[in-house]
Amino acid sequence: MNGLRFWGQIPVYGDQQLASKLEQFDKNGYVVLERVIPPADVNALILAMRQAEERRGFSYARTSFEGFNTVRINNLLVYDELFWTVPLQSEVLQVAEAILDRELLLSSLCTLTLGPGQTAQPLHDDMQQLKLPRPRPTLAVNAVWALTDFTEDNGATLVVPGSHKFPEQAPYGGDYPTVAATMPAGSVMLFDGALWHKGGANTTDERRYAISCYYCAGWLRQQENLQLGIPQDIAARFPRRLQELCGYGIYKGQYGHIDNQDPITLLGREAIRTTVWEATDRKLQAGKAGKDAGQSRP
Ligand SMILES: O=C(O)CCC(=O)C(=O)O
Repeated sequence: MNGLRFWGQIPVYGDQQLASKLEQFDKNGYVVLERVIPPADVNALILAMRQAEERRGFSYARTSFEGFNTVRINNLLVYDELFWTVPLQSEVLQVAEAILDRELLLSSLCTLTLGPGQTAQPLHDDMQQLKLPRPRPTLAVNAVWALTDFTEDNGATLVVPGSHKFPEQAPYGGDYPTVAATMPAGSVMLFDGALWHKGGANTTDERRYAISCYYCAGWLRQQENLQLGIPQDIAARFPRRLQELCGYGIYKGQYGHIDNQDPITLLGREAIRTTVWEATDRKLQAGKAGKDAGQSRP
C-alpha cells in the first residue's frame, strides 16, 4: 500500500478551514481542494489505471454520455489495492462527511480518462434520474480527482456555479454558460450531485486522467452495486472504513441489516453497532436502572 493518507486518525482541516470549504460548496455547489494528493501518489494512480486498462483490455466507452474517446473503468476497487485509498483520502472524506454525515456511502468509483478528440459531454446533473424536489439538501457529492492538470484545452469539468440551487434539473445536453473547473494535478473538486455540469472537450494530444469518487447519503441507493460487484474475498481485505463505505453497515442502526445483524459480519468482522431497536431498549434499561438506584439511595 502506498503513502496515500487514510481518514480516521486526525481530521486534516481545522474548524475554520472546514467551515470555509463548506461555505464555498454551499454557495457555488462545488469546492476545489488544491494539491491534496502528492505527485508521487498521482503518478502511482495513473500507472495503476494504465496497468488495469492493459491487463483487462478496457477500451473506449460506447455511449455519448460516457464518451466515445473516454476510458471508464467501473467497479475500480477490484483492480488494484492502490484504488482502495481513494475513497478514504483524508481531506476529501472529511469534507464529504461534513456535508453528508459520517454514515455516507460510496456510490461509485470509476476512472475518467479523456482521450484526445473527446468532445464535451452533454450537460447534466448526477441525480437526473431521481425526480426529487429542488432545491434540496445535498444527497450526493461527486469528488473528481484531477490526476493531470485540468485545463480548458484538455477537458476540465465545466460547471454552472450555483445551479445546485436552481429549481429545475439540468436540461440534458442543453446549451448553458459554464465555467471550466481548472485545477493543478493532485487537486480534487467536490460538487453537489444536483449541480449542472459536464466533462469538457479534450482538444490536446494528451490524455486527461481523472477519477470520479462519488459519495451519497447512507440511505440512498448506490449507483454501483458494490456489495454484489466486489467479490467478498476482496472486500474482506479492505480496511473496515472502506467496507462501511461500500455498504457493509447499518445506516442509523436501521437500514441495511440482515436479520438484525450488521452485514460487516459477513466479511469476518465483529459488529460494533447494534440495531436501533436494541439500542433503544438498552437506553430504556439504563434509564430505569438509574432511577431504581436513585430511589434506593438513603
Ligand atoms: O469527466 C468529467 O470531467 C465529468 C464527468 C461527469 O460529469 C460524469 O460522467 O458524470
